[in-house]
Amino acid sequence: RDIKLVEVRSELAAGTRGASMGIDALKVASLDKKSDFFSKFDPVNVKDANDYLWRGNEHPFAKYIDGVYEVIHNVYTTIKDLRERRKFPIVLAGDHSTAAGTIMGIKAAHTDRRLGVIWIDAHADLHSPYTSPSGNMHGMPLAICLGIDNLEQKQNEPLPGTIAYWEKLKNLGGKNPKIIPEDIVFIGVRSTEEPENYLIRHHVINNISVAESRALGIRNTAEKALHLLRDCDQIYISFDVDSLDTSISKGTGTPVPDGFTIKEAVDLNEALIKDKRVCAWEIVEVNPTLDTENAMAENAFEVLESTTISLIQNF
Ligand code: DIR
Ligand code: MN
Ligand code: MN
Ligand code: MN
Repeated sequence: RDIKLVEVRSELAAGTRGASMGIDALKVASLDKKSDFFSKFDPVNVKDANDYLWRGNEHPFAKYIDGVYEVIHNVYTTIKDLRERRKFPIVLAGDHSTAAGTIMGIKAAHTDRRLGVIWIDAHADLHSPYTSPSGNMHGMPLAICLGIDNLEQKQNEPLPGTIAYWEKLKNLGGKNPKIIPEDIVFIGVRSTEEPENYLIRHHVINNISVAESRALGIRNTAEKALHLLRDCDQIYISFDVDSLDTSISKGTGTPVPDGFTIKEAVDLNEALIKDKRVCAWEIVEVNPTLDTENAMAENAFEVLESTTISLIQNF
């Protein structure tokens, strides 16, 4: 495959500052590990909108949605272009909101292809401005692409200006929705709020828990996830590093206990990416300001490097 590394220094949609430095922390990790990984690729840089942080937030239930919209738009056009040129994007991003742009780009390049999503994360990222407990938009990318407001579970009263941006966001990148709930497979999701639980129940969204993965074994977990997406023509894998256990994920904004080990994450991603329908892979939410000795980035780099090697070896 013709891999293209995509760098997105997204920051606005996380609740803690520092995720935009995650990519550079991965590069430091690769140098410290004496890996030549980054010398092999000529990355594309997607323009961020991190200067919005100094203007202040005007959207309490969807913080910096004006800036987040810009970044998602930039990711969408970049990924669409790469997919049209048959490139395999490996996306390194800060906060997870930009996954919405990745999905939009993949879909827009091949509107006729059914797109499945494997979402490896402690969180379901299914909130809308109407339900978000935090207003942090890294908890919303899947709702954007599903076109789901979840008004049945409404908790918040977003401002008219916020709603206008939210509507624009759902309609970005062509027809809404980009994906349907049955074409999502969660792996390791274990920290959700009631509005998200409602959607997971109502739409019967698959979640392979950490415990189930261990019971099945990682190989079978990968097989199960891919089998659940058997009707999809193309698959996108999004790896949020908070899917990992807190013992190795202090350096991410929202660590959650009882997650995967590094070996499990490596084996899982290596196995998943061998499916020929996989057309993009993404790693997000490394925040080097939150831990010491660059530990999170070193662990995340292991997953990035081994997954990329597995992809290259397969073709
Ligand atoms: C929580 C945390 N569900 C929220 N979400 C995170 O604020 O929406 N997503 N951390 O990645
Ligand atoms: Mn996430
Ligand atoms: Mn998460
Ligand atoms: Mn969430």
